[in-house]
Amino acid sequence: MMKRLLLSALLGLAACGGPQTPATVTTADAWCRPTPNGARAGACYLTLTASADDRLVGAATSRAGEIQIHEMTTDNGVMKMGEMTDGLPLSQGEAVALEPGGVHLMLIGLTGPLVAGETVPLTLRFDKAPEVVVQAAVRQATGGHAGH
Ligand SMILES: [Cu+2]
Repeated sequence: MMKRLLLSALLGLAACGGPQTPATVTTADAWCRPTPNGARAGACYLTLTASADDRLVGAATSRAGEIQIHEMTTDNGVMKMGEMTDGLPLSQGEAVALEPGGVHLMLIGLTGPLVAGETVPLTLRFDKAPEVVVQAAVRQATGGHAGH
């Protein structure tokens, strides 16, 4: 009897990293583009890595009425952006970068301009992992495409 209990405890340990482990998502390099005075919308970017297959389903901030997950696409040479209404899929262990010219968090209905040097709190919601609060630094883009 004791032996069987011990064995199942060991099996439980061995399963760590498998589907029984609570999913978590880590974030890196969270930043937002400064906005001109009077702008009603702004964009924020970061890199997400999920410990298990997951999905970014939404985000919120005290600095704007809502956040949408947007994707930039090029259609006949014209840049467009649209809301990813099903969220952003995250594959286990794969770093997914939200960056200018690609997927971004669109802050809509800003309470005020985003000023370089300050931070913006972002609450990220996932399908499985617990929500994550990250402080995004407001700064100019360091390279890559100009977004919007
Ligand atoms: Cu957008």
